[in-house]
Amino acid sequence: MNTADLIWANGELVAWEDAKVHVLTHALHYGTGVFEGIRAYETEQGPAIFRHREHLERLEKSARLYYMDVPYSLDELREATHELIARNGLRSCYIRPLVVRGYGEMGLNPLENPVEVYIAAWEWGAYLGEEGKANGVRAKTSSYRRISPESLIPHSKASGQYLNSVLAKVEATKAGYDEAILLDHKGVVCEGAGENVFVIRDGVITTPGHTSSILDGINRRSVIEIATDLGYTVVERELARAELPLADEVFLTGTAAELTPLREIDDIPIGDGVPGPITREIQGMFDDALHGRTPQYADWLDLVPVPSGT
Ligand code: PPE
Repeated sequence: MNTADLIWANGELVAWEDAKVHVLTHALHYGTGVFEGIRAYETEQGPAIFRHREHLERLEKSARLYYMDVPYSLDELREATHELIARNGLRSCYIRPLVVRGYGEMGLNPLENPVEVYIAAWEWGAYLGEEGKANGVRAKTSSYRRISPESLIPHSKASGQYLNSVLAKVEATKAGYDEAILLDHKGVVCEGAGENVFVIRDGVITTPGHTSSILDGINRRSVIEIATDLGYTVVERELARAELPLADEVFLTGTAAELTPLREIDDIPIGDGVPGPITREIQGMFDDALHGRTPQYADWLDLVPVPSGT
């Protein structure tokens, strides 16, 4: 992976290679951490973080659902991230805030363990490949079901919960696909291993709603707003598995993946097997929003103040 010079660790900037934790860190054993994935893009006014506040708010919510109080305010985390990007001299990057139960007691009750906060940032290219973003990716319906609220908390972006995504991703890639699509315990479509999913049929855009076991993606929300502004009808409802292969177009959204078209599901081409016109239109508008080229969505960007003299 690409590295950077510095990492923010519990209030201090430390060298990348010195950002270490104890082997008895609670989260290493039991997955008791929550995280975010955020991107900053190069704009004419410098690096700008896409929907920074929404990501930090979700981080706090994810933590709250696992009984953790983040020991820094949202503004403190925001400024820490600004400093981290500026001091690393990054023009565009992926940002990974991580809140974990640290070293203290062993055993399943983490409530006495310290809550530690780390923020890393590095350059990260297209998650499903540049070629995938341009021409679409191939997905496999996972044999693993998406975690359900009966056992975990789909709406929390919690570290341990990602074992579900890891299994689905490994299964799909070993079978030669780019990504996995997970159904829930009832057999309805939830999302990709690390992306939300949208289906287009007869000009109507459909995506699973909040009561499906999805992560409430920030790019999902952004794309719903963009599509609605473009005049499309966006419906949030349960999606049957067969609606993916029968769709005219399907695309995935996520911070890492941005907007990536799906061109095949379970070896069945979607539509003409190439990204469709509505996907292309929304992808173009979304890309403009990410890079600060759309005044209409300018307030989605949090500009990183560049220290004077640099
Ligand atoms: N669902 C899941 C399970 C998920 O992990 C993500 C983000 C999304 C939906 C989309 O959420 P949002 O980024 O807010 O639009 N996945 C993150 C982690 C990827 C990784 O491999 O790590 C990401 O895209 O940053």
